[in-house]
Amino acid sequence: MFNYENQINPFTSLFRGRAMNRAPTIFLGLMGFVVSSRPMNKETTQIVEKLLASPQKIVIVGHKNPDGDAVGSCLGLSFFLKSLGHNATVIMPNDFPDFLKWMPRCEEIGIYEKEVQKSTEIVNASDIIFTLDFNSLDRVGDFEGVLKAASAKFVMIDHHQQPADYAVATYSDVKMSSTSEMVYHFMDALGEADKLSKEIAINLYTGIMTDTGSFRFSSSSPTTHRVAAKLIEAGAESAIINQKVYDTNSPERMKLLGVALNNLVILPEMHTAYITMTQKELDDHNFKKGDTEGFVNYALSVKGVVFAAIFIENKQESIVKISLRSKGDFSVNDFARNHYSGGGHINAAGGKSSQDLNNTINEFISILPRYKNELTDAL
Ligand SMILES: [Mn+2]
Repeated sequence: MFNYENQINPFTSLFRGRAMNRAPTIFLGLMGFVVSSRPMNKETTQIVEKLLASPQKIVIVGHKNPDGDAVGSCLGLSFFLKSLGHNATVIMPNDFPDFLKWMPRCEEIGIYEKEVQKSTEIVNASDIIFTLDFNSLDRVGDFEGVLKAASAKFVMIDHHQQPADYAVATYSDVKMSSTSEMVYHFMDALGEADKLSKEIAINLYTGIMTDTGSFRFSSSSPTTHRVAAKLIEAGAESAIINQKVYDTNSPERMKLLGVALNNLVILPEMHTAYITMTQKELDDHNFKKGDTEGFVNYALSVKGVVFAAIFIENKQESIVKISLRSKGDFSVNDFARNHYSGGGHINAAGGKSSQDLNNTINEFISILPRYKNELTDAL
């Protein structure tokens, strides 16, 4: 489909379409842009400014099974807050994948699951808890009780749908590419964009890059690219970051991808493709957490497919884990909420089924005809 929006002059495009709806972008003469004028609104900015007016003890928390955006945004924000004179500690509910273990100073991240008592003490002693890249406290697993019992004030920075209402300052924007992009806007709104260090830049760039599929998804706005440019100028080397994140496949993972592609089923009538993975297939390939990350995108890359799913058997938890992807207007967030007690974004969501793999698939196939019109009209 011809995309008019991509063809127009970038200077005009600032004043139309999504960029205009999201936040007015100011053009400052011929020599330079500001990235945007305050995508974080004035009210939220003022609350945050008050909270940060004197040195605070701050904990920054990402979601369970942290991804590149969770790790990048949390680390980036922590270095920023430290540069303002605060005490900031990142605590993740559980460990993050090996392909992110090179990120600047990621060894400083506390892992709740590994250090329950220490993490609890740090949370209990904190003044402010920033929650990043998730929309509801139940996204942190067993860490939830500790956070709920804390007396600290909460600040949310997140781009998922339907943010819960637990924070004194909620910076939520579902149109944002990533929470890492929002951390840049957060710094900018506080008038502190000049605190952008190389370490912050690398972390935020990694978060934006991983959450946008290397700037391929429609969530990558002109503003996203402007922020990325700032991060590159501050020392984030795109080619090196891409290599570190993506060129890390183990031979077992590549073989497992072969199995996944072999299991691919295409339902042309429904514009749908899905992949199944049994526990045995995972075990036979020495499965490590994160190995199936991105497999679902191969299903989505089939010509004519607008809806893709991967169903991964997890015998230990007696569930089937489900990742959903879509193109265009078909909302996998709605689909995951309606059928798999999950959710996410319009084009990327996840959930689970407590039925066995076969029944899960049979049910999936039986549900699809209800969505036939939406699937046909998605693009
Ligand atoms: Mn994210």
